[in-house]
Amino acid sequence: MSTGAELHLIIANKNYSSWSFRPWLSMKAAGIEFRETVAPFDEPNHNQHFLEFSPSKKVPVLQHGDLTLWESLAIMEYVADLHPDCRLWPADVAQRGMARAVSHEMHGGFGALRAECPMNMRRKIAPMAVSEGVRADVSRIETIWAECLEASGGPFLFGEFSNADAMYAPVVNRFEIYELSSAGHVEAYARTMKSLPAWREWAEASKAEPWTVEEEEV
Ligand SMILES: N[C@@H](CCC(=O)N[C@@H](CS)C(=O)NCC(=O)O)C(=O)O
Repeated sequence: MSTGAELHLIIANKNYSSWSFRPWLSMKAAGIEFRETVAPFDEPNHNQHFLEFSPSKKVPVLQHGDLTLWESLAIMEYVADLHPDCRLWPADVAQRGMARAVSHEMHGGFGALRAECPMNMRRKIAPMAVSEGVRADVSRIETIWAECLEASGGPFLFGEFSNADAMYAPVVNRFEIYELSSAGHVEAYARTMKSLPAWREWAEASKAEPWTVEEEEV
């Protein structure tokens, strides 16, 4: 039985780990208390040390009492279930369905954007030549954000901050650092996301990290 036990989130480098950023931001923005451990990437050894705590050898991992959970979206669903008062999904059932649809599209999709344009909180803003695949991903995400923001009235995708925003947080960084979109609604949404105290805390911590992962510096 995990109820009452401490939530412990294990993540990798804040500068690079986009999947870690999502549940971390979700919990921080909602004011949910948790302990965090940063397990830095060790690419030369294929991150073998992740196996010490992660069944999938990937981060993030959430430990809660004797329960171990992996997969960012499963972690976010679990925490939302533990804290229904935090409204990590929209209250309205149709909106909740939409928020899950766009979150799952992010979780399973946008492979070109994820592969070619890694999240990098410290990267100097500079454009990069990208493939047609990335252009298509950017265009689809611009449409998702436009439709959600128009339907909700903003400033977050479903009005108030939700897990859908946490799922797209690393994309906000990618759009900015590689100058992938100049759409007005994208810039406004990025300003909203980056003004979250939780975003600023993550960004500051990433700057203080001593590690560089060459493969991620594109
Ligand atoms: N589908 C997983 C993806 C997790 C993932 O790929 N995490 C990366 C870090 S951002 C990782 O652990 N990579 C280490 C490895 O594959 O060895 C999730 O949503 O949590």
